[in-house]
Amino acid sequence: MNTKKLSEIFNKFEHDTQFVSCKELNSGHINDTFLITTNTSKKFVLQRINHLVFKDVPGLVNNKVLISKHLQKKQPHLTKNELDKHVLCFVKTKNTNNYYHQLENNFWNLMIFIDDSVTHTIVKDKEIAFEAGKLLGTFLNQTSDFDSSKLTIVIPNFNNMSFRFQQYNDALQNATEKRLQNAKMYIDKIALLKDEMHILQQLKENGKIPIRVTHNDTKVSNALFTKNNKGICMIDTDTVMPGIVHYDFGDAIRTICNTASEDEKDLTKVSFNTTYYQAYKEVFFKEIQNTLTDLEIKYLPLAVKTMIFIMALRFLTDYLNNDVYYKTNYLEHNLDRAKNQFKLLEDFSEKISIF
Ligand code: GN1
Ligand code: MG
Repeated sequence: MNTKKLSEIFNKFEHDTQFVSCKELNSGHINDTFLITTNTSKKFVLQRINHLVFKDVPGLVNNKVLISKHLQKKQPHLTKNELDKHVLCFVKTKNTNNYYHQLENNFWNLMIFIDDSVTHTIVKDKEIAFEAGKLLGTFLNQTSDFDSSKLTIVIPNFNNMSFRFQQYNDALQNATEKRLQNAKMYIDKIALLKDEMHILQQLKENGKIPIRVTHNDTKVSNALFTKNNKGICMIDTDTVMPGIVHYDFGDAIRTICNTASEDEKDLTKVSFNTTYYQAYKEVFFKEIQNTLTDLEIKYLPLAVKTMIFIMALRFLTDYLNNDVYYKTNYLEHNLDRAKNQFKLLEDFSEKISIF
């Protein structure tokens, strides 16, 4: 995407600045994200939403805006300027839409960039684990009074284990002999874990676990920090949907406690950090305990195992499908990501008892 085009798209939005430059942020596996610098101190994040993954982009953007407004209301003491620095704030288009619909199914949305902030793909400091737990706890606590049925289901069955198994089984049918061979060891592991990995879904379907607003992509790189390691807010609310607390807790721990990044190929670097786990858990509970039932609490450790597993399964499925979903940089990228998650799962299981 060339600079001129991006500047034209940026100018479809209502802002009182002039485009100066842009830089692609290689932050996600799905959407395209650009940092826009302007003639003022204000910067913006312009994002093209992948409509092949997200079929209902207007619904998705509406979710993000609703949740952002709800979170803003929780901080009535902040001025508009201060809010821009503490909560994700979206910018409308000149004709007051929350997104700009370009030709050929290209949908764009614009956010105010929170300056002087950093993200992490690996946690190297206990304070970051602690602050991340506080951020997610606060996010879930502050959205616990939002009626989740008002949210669009942006990706149906997103964390539904049976659905992910169905996709995996279809992939097994269609995969090439070579890819099947490379995945063989993991295919056996998946079969062994199948029943245990459906427990949370059964509890959810039997109404034993309450449905609430969930973020659904709580990996540590979706938390924003100051340069002094203080949490600012959760970002990337594309997948905010009704869900169970276990999705968010498990997915966060999956990355916070991995001593390597999700893309690390050297498996000797991948292990589960129990110190970060304790730090995260403690503050997370403190923020949200009033809204959790005993049963929800009991199943939080299983949530970690389940979410590591579901990511391993999804990466392996995409590998078997010849990499049609996640952005990849080399041939075996998805297989390496799956291996990384299986190693983490193994180490987690050795260190943490789930009941
Ligand atoms: C995807 O695109 P990104 O990086 O925000 C994925 C998440 C995975 C994550 C793994 C819509 O998120 O579910 O946890 O990759 N999002 C979607 O890094 O599938
Ligand atoms: Mg995401």
